[in-house]
Amino acid sequence: MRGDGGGALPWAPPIPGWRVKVRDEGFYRLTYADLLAAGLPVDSLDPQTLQLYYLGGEVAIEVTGESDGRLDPEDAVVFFGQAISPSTRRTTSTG
Ligand SMILES: [Ca+2]
Repeated sequence: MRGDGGGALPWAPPIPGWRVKVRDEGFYRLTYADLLAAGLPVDSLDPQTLQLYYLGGEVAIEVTGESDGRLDPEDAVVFFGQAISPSTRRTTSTG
């Protein structure tokens, strides 16, 4: 892949891939139950292969309990979520 930095090509998420909706900036924790509900193959998934992308760039994630290569009910994915368009946030005023 060329690193021209132009971003001319539309970025396509990896397959299989799942979308994580983030409304506000902050730390998020996806539990085993969350991933299961989202349709991820939690029983066959190697948590060490999980990757998270934001606008085409990889985001650092921490998967607790990933060292055994299995996603267990007590494991979770922790990441820092960024709001989609921080620049469009508004401060409401009741003045
Ligand atoms: Ca585990």
